[in-house]
Amino acid sequence: MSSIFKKIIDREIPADIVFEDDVCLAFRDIAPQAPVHVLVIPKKEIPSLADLTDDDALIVGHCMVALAKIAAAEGLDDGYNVVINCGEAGGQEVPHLHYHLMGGKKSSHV
Ligand code: IU
Repeated sequence: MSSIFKKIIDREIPADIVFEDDVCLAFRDIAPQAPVHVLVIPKKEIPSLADLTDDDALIVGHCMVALAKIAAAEGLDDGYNVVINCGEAGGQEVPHLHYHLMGGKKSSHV
């Protein structure tokens, strides 16, 4: 079943999109936990990290490269955090794989 992030990909609901290409989409989190808080998602509907298969390796790598480019574009030259919540115990609320890019203040999330 599709999640709300699929609706953002399909432009059925609005989002503050900062990057898009054929493989991924990035938009600002509606409840930011840092001065810069962007979610990077694959356009392919992969529910969670636990659902990845070997076929998804290029997609995941592509998202990571996009994430680094977005971080640079956002001016996060001093560093940032990348977080993936996986599953219920991991605090994942939206069942569409997403990377949290957070920066703009010194922090550690691990
Ligand atoms: P999580 O890793 O699944 O817990 O994170 C989901 C994030 O998606 C969370 O930070 C929300 O604020 C964010 N979000 C959003 O940016 N836009 C939405 O429409 C919804 C959630 I629903």
